[in-house]
Amino acid sequence: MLFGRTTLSKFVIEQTRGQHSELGALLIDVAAAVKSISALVGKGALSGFSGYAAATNVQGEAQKKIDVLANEAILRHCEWGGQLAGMASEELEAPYRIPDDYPRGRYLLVFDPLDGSSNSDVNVSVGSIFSILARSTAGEAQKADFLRPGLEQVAAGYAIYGPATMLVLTVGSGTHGFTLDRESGNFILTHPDIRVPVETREFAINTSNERFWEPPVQRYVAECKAGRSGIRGADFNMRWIASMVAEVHRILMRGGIFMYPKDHKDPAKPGRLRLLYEANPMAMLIEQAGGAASTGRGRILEVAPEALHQRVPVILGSREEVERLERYHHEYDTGADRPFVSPLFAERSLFRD
Ligand code: AFP
Repeated sequence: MLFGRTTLSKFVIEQTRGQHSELGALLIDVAAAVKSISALVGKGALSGFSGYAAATNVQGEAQKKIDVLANEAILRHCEWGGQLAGMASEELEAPYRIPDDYPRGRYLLVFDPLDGSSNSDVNVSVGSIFSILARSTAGEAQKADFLRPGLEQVAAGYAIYGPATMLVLTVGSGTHGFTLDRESGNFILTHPDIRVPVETREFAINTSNERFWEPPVQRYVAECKAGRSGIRGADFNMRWIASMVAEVHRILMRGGIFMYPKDHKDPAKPGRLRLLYEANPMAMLIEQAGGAASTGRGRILEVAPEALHQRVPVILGSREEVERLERYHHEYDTGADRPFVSPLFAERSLFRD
């Protein structure tokens, strides 16, 4: 069936008709930017943009040339439409001001233009992540307008540039996946109402950081690795792609738990991932698909942001496993996970050899 398929445009117009109709137009502009980035990423070394740019980004991390181009693609495709009061990007220290040539609207677009870009030169899937907030009035956005809990997002999504390019998004009524049909240039609804399996036996974490994790995370991962010989009584599988978009996409497709927890590797950073344009949009997508997204000690979507590029611990995926790891954090914080040793009895124990 060629013409009866639901395109992204049809879907978002139907989903946002009425109060949020401008949101539909903004999502269509984001999709246009994603198509440009897909074409660029898909060229690989033929694009002529492999390797690093001269600069480092606001995170102090080496900036890839393709990071800069992806950032430009989203700014140029989205700044002119009249839906936006401002934008914020992982690649820009301060919020992006909509040029005076263009009308302003009441939406805020916050994004990581190319997540996982350290993988781009080794041909591993990368992606773009975006979050959309709304102000009550149109006009120029101030920094405070961006510092809102993830619960206030009106839409969120990501593009994954893999063997196929997909756009996965939510406007608050479920999480839905669209696949780019390169012949027609349309995104086609291929994964309506995605659901994350409640149970899983697959975990994703960068185990090279194990010595820096907090004890509850060390406890959880040790139990997964012990498999059927340990208290979990079942073997687990492990994955680590180092592209959050690819990890989250796998979890939406087949379940799993993704962890980039708080660690003491760099005390200045409570985790690696950024709240506004990585954790919050992914948390909305996962929760809309029936999964859970936590810092280990509370819902990510309830974290009150204090800074544009703030980092946060991320534990998300199949609800049963996320809730288990939250329980381990609580037991650790309350001391319930440590064996009770009474100094009194230890000195007077009848059984001490
Ligand atoms: P880059 O965009 O710098 O490649 O970082 C990707 C990322 O933010 C996230 O997508 C990965 O899950 C995580 O970092 C990988 O971090 P490690 O390289 O420390 O495993």
